Amino acid sequence: MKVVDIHTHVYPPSYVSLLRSRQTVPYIRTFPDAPDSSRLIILPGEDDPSTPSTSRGRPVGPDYWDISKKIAFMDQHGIDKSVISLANPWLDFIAPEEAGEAARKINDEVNEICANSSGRLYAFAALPLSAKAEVVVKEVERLGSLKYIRGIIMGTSGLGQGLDDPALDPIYAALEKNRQLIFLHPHYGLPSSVYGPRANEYGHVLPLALGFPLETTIAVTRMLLSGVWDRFKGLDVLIAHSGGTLPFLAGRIESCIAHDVHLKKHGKIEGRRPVWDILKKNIYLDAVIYNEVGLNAAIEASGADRLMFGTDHPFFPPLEGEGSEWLSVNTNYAAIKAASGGKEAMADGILGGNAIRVLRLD
Ligand code: 5CU
Repeated sequence: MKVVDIHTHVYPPSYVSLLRSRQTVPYIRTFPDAPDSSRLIILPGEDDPSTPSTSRGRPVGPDYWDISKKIAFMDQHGIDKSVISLANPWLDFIAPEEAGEAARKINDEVNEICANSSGRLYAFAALPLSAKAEVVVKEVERLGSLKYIRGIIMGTSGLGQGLDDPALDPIYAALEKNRQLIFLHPHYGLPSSVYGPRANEYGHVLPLALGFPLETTIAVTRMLLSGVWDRFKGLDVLIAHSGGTLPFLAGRIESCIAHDVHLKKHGKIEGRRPVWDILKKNIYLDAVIYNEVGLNAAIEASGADRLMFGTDHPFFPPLEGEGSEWLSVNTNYAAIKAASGGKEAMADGILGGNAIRVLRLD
């Protein structure tokens, strides 16, 4: 039995240099009242002047870019292989004319990191989504030449208009044709107004626990409603955080579609693929939901053979500091054990077997 972590991020050294050179989100910098601690500011609104500088973003250190730290973390937690991915906000903020070259560089750099890992690492590539669709398609087609790439990671904004944008069709077609799975990951959350006037008192809990999964759920539902999987029946998407809230809300989404007068009038109900069919044929889910209740919903919705273990490293480190075991990781291990209910083959599949099969790991 092998353990494979498919949700584990890095900011490669060149990306860290880029973040250190910036003054607007996303960036890395120190603040005058805490000059010894660099902070990573990536989420929209995270550097609001009303937030004390020491609670802006998160402290950032070598766990985010040093691959020996990733391997040490894997060894500490019994992880055999990891499929690393650039963390959010990927290349979304790069100037359009620079994005193609930036993607080539970062994907080559990540592939090289994997090549030097003695078989421990594979990767999801990043796409130059601020550039024109043809630039993105070109990079998708080039990825086949990078030995360790097993798909791409992207956020919910697509080319700027979301994932139901018809301008994405050539990119979806290229991903489908080249068998490159999409790892769909949130970044933008919800408008900060929904968190209310006391949001600053609650740290990152509301945007991370709720904003991220709801952002993902809305993005995937827009893909469903616009017929992406009716047009691209072989397009595979691995959804972060066990599908946001999709497994729990799929029934409600189906029911709202079935009762919608506007959709009926425009002939959009007949002949469409139901959410349940897509969940079982096109969607994979990570097991990063920290409890068996959410995991059971994911298993019911997509099947245990479509779930894959993840850690979200280097995010959610132990508050006790360096050296301690990661509570976030052990909570996910415990949830998989509980949801598998003693079925060893099911647990082995979620922990690694499914990733080895689906992502064609050696
Ligand atoms: O803690 C966070 O902000 C994050 C993040 O930005 N991205 C992620 O994958 N996990 C946690």
